Amino acid sequence: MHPLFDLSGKHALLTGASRGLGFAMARGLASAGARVSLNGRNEEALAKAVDALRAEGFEADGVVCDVTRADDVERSFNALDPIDILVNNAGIQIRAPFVEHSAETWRLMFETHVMGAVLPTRVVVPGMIARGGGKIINICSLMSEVGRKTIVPYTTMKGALKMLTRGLATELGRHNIQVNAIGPGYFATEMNGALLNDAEFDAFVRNRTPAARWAQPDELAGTAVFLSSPASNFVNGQVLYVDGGILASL
Ligand code: NAP
Ligand code: GCO
Repeated sequence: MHPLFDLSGKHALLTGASRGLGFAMARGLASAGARVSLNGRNEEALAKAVDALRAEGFEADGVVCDVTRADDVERSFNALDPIDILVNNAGIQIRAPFVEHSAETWRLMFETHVMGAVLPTRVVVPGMIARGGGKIINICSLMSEVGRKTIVPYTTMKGALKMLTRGLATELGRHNIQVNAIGPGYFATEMNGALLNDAEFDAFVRNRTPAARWAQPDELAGTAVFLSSPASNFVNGQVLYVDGGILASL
């Protein structure tokens, strides 16, 4: 392992890691030597994810917790060993015309995407400061930059997550804590199941993305390792888009 990308001796907490991008990033960080704690709400799904990583010889455990609940987050994450790397990944998607989204949907999307990143960060930052540094990675989206019809709440929250990243980077940089974000393009996960099965949307993604395809979750692992490693110690406040070129093109 090149020392610039070596995560040996590091403990990473990834929220929303029982499947999809979170699980893929957890596997990537574990492959680089990190001990990984995976979070999710569903105990059975989380246990299967942890078992899968352990079966590959990785050091992994699970912490069941709903990141929208402050008491649950504080109790669950404070009980963990010190966290060197936090990946705020948990997220949901709700698609409907703006006029049909309820106030409850807006609250749930805020609680999940914004407070779901703020609450874990509030728990881990004091320890990172005390230990001389750490890494925080927020999982943004193409929708941190552009809109798409039917997902205005999601777009709003992913925009907020980009500015949370910049705000935290500004305040925590002096403590040797680097706060960055990853903006994935269209990845084939459960969140996008309905889109993958929609021939018209599938064609849209393939035509609109210069790479002319959907991405697979494990294609996000390298960027997560980079932002978790010494290789990115002077990278702060950035959103790295892993999108096959879609944001670069009309
Ligand atoms: P996914 O397959 O639906 O997985 C979402 C994960 O988050 C699951 O493990 C889920 O487990 C967990 N989760 C949801 N709500 C939670 C909560 N309140 N507390 C704790 N865990 C929670 O989604 P994904 O595609 O991997 O997306 C992961 C992140 O990447 C999201 O933030 C999403 O917005 C973002 N993203 C995805 C794409 C893409 O193309 N897929 C692109 C850009 C950004 P439980 O339901 O068991 O809790
Ligand atoms: C959608 C998708 C997107 C992707 C991702 C793109 O409905 O268009 O869910 O939002 O999940 O966020 O970056």
